[in-house]
Amino acid sequence: MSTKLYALPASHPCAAVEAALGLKGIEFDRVDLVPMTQLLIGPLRYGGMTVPGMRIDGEKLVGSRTILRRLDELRPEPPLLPPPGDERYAPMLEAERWGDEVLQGVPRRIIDVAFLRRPSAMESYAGGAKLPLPVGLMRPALPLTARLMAIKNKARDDAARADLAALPGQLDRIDRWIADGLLGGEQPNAADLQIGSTLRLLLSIGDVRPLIEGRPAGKLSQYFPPIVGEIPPGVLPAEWLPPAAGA
Ligand SMILES: N[C@@H](CCC(=O)N[C@@H](CS)C(=O)NCC(=O)O)C(=O)O
Repeated sequence: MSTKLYALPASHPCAAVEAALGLKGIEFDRVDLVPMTQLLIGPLRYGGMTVPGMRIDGEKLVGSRTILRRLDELRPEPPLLPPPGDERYAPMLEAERWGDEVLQGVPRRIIDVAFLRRPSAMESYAGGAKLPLPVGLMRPALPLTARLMAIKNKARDDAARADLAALPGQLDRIDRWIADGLLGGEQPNAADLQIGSTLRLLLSIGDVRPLIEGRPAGKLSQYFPPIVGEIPPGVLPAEWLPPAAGA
């Protein structure tokens, strides 16, 4: 099976797919795209304009959930979902959907707004990627790239503020799923991968880290290798930040 994962540096849904490939022992090549080039390259290579995209023996796939479903079909062990008759099947699919459609956008908007304030922080996230261009050559384009990403993701100050205000309630929800045994098992399921990859990215934002550390939700990031990249504390205005739990 020839498998190619098309990704962007530090992309959390790409990390979810990469972890699933690792769990299933599927060998693959990761192709890191320069941010924004996915709009041109994606349709040709994997049939979409966002990452993760994938080609498996010529079959084109796009979207983290679509890819995870296909990987379960192609390599059933270990399964990422319980069997359809299992009582955990529907809640797990719902947690995965929420992780994709609701939580996934949260770090995107916060990080885009932080990049507008500190474009140099973008470079740190490229550290682990094999990009086709040296990061030094891309440096002059970082402020414009940050602006384009923010427009694409509708990341404005008011949106990032609203995301930060909603985050403690979202973390409570994840903590409850962990307490119920739906998330956080020894071996990650599809919802763990979707939600855990987002938490790992959120933990890379210095100002957000204290909101997550010490909560059960924080341990979902442990299914992944440590992230490369950081927004240093102090980039986001202090008045935007809700108090940490127990503070
Ligand atoms: N929710 C989808 C969308 C993924 C998505 O939006 N990925 C971002 C990177 S994390 C992306 O491709 N951004 C570039 C763009 O929207 O042009 C998934 O899980 O596959």
